[in-house]
Amino acid sequence: MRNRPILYSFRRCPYAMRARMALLISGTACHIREVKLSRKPDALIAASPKATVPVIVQSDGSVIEESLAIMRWSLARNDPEGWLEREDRDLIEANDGPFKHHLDRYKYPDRHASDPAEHRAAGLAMLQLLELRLATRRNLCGDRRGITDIAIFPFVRQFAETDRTWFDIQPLPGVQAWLRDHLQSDLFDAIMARLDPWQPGDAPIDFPTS
Ligand SMILES: N[C@@H](CCC(=O)N[C@@H](CS)C(=O)NCC(=O)O)C(=O)O
Repeated sequence: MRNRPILYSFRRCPYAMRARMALLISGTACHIREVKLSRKPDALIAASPKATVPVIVQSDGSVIEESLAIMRWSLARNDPEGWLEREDRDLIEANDGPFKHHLDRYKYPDRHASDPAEHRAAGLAMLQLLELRLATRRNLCGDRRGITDIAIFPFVRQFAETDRTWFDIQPLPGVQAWLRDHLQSDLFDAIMARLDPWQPGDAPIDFPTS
């Protein structure tokens, strides 16, 4: 299939993870190009000068260069689990704004000249808000997973993995179970295949990978 959209992605990027999960659940077949962020391909920069991942380039040349836009675009085409019915825009904005701010300053204190303890505490306070919801239901907008869960959990994963021993003893049973469920899902497993960085001339790689 030559007309598949091209997906520029990076396996460990939480924005790219959430885009890949939406593409997969919606059955949007792509050709995936794994990007090494320290050596971005010219074709990515030409398509999207801001050159963040994920980026979709459609066969007509149109470009989608924000992960949430990729999620909404693919789910608007096909949404078999009704993810768009469970969208909490405020919660996603809080994740992408303040939570990501604190996550970066907790995880990379040298890069930001930040106090990791201060930013870990601020991140924890935000997770306590998620805990209030997850104490009574399995996912953030009801029992079934939706776009809100998929948009947020890759960032909570990074927060948890920064110091897993500390995270595991926090009084967050709902968040811990929710995170574990998503990390153990077939969906997450399927989008975490390891790929070599793409180079011009490489044979196309189908996504989902078989
Ligand atoms: N708002 C963008 C953010 C994407 C983003 O920042 N991705 C990171 C990787 S996790 C990136 O590409 N950074 C560019 C770089 O490191 O040069 C989105 O939602 O797609």
